[in-house]
Amino acid sequence: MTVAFTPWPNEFSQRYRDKGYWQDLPLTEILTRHAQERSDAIAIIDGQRQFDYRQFKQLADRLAGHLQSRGIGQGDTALVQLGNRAEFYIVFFALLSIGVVPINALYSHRRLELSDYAAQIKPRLLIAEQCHPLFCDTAFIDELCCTYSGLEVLLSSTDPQSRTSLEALLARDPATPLRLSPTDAGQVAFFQLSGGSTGTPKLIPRTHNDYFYSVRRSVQVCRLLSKDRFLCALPAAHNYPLSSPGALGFFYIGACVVMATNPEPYECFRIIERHSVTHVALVPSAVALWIQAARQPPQRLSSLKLIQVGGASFSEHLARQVPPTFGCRLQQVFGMAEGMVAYTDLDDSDEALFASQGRPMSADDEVRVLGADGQTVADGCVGTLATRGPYTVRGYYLSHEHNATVFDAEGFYHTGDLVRRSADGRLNVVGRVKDQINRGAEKIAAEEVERLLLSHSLIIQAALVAYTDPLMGEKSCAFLVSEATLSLPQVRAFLRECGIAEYKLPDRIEYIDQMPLTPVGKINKVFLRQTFNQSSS
Ligand code: OOB
Repeated sequence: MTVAFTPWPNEFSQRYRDKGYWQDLPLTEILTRHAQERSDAIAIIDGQRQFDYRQFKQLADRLAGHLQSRGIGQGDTALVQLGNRAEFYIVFFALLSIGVVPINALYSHRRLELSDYAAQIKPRLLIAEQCHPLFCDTAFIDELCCTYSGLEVLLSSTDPQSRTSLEALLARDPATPLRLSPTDAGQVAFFQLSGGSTGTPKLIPRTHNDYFYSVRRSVQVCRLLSKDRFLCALPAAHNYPLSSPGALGFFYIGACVVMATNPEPYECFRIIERHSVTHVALVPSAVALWIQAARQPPQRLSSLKLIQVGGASFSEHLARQVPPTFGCRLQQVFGMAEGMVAYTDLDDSDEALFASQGRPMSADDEVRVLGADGQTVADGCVGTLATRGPYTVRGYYLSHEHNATVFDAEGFYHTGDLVRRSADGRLNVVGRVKDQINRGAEKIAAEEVERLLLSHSLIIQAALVAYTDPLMGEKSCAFLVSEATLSLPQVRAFLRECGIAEYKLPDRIEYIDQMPLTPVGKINKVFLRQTFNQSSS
């Protein structure tokens, strides 16, 4: 049994194979290719622990073997929530090597997100950390076990004697030898998470072929070397630090990935210095903090060669400060978990580097910039971005209706981003039309939060909109029409109680007597955003 996804039409898959983009190799090849030559090279540094490629593969194989002996394998899905630690990658490769298709939830996700993912994939396996608030007692696990019969649970840091201990399985060889059986390379390897703009988060099925190509191409564009070292300080599960070129790119060339729990500058600076880190992927809000912190000597960051910045709008003013502050190059990255990733080139002129988000990385990334009438606009004019290509998916998981609204008949994914394209193909992201808030690169689907707000007995209408924030880029304001005035802490406590991630809680609330409406009778969010940003500036 395989996991469903919307396939590329034959003429496209044929072309992508002919051009060598799709090589019909499983993603696990990223690790197995180092089994001989680079097996002594350090693959992961995580605090005091380090793993060479041999140990890394051995641990992934051990875990895979144990899971196989519990009857878990091809056709099964897994819900995984692990923080930034070596086990994240060990688990990832272990699952892929036996054909189990995981969703890697972000560590910041809570009950509502995880329940929703589980409802979509009906997992056979749950792997999580006992120190996470959701798993410090058994309530949520019990709930999941009741709903998904036969669910196997592995928890990190439980009593090593317990059957559910991840560490216990990693510590000993399984009784039976492992039979490697990844899913076919043309099939789904794992799910990425969509930032989303709808009430329920959408899952993005990524195949081995498409994802592997995006990793290899990213490695080329970024000209990685096996002696490079990548600091993974953003959430490891996110598409950007995973594959652009991210940890998988560094593993692919046999280089080293150094873990940080988060992008807090002082701790990251210590790690960079201690482990001679050369590359780091950041979001704009983190760069702003890094620039402030770097002004206070002594910081020895001379090993840094490249700081990548992406995930949200990055001001030209801040971009210009990166090379002189850190003595290294800057690369802008504009990407999406659905696929397409654009990079500025390492040799770009200052103008291209500071004022654009680069060019889509593949010659076969097809891009259309569309006006309100659906027609392509001239170069230099603003329009919405639609794209298709060898690593951009053709549909969300089991979302027939929604797919019909964001993927067109020709298979282009309509990103909801407003961009300007220059004659030489560079993209500049200037805004968005999708109903999403980009809070320091963490994406909030307005509708998801609004639905929860409306479940409060006193709230009559709710609209979540972005307002400008100097550090985060955007924060969220909930406009409410309500029978009584609830305080911001009360609203946040209510939403927390609903079980959503902290970053989705509104930063502000505003009460209004009635919602402004558009001519077709929808809440006029453009008006709300404008009036709010004007009145608070
Ligand atoms: C990355 O992926 P997602 O899926 O979390 O978010 C995608 C959305 C884009 O559609 C766009 O709205 C925004 O995030 N975005 C940017 C941006 N990079 C992403 N907006 C402005 N400037 C940028 N440089 O965020 C992602 C995935 C892979 C690589 C990099 C980022």
